[in-house]
Amino acid sequence: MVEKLDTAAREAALADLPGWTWDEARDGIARHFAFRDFNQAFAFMTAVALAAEKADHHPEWSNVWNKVDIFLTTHDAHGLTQRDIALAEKIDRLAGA
Ligand code: H2B
Repeated sequence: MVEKLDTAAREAALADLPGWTWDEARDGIARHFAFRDFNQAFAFMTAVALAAEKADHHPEWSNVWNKVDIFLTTHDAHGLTQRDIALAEKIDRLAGA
C-alpha cells in the first residue's frame, strides 16, 4: 500500500506542479483545464484515460464543453500520495502545460 505524503513531501511536490492546488479537506489536488473546443478537451481526456488505466490510478473529473476539472487523490490511502503526483505530471505533459 502506497503511503500518504507528509506535509514536507507534499509541499516539495506541489512546488513543481504550479497549476495544481491542494484541497486540505479531501487531501487531494485539483486543476482546471480549458481547451479550444470540445474536441480538444475530449482528446485530452482520452489520452489521460489511457495513461490512468495503464498506471491503474484514475482521476475524479468532470467535463463541460471545452473545460475539464480534475481532482486526484488515492482512495486506497485516503489521501494524497506519490501516485497522484506522478499522474499530475503526466496530465500536465498531455495538456502541453
Ligand atoms: N485510483 C485512485 N485515484 N485511487 C485508488 O486508490 C485507485 C485508483 N485504486 N484506481 C485502484 C484503481 C484499485 O481500485 C485497483 C483495484 O488497483
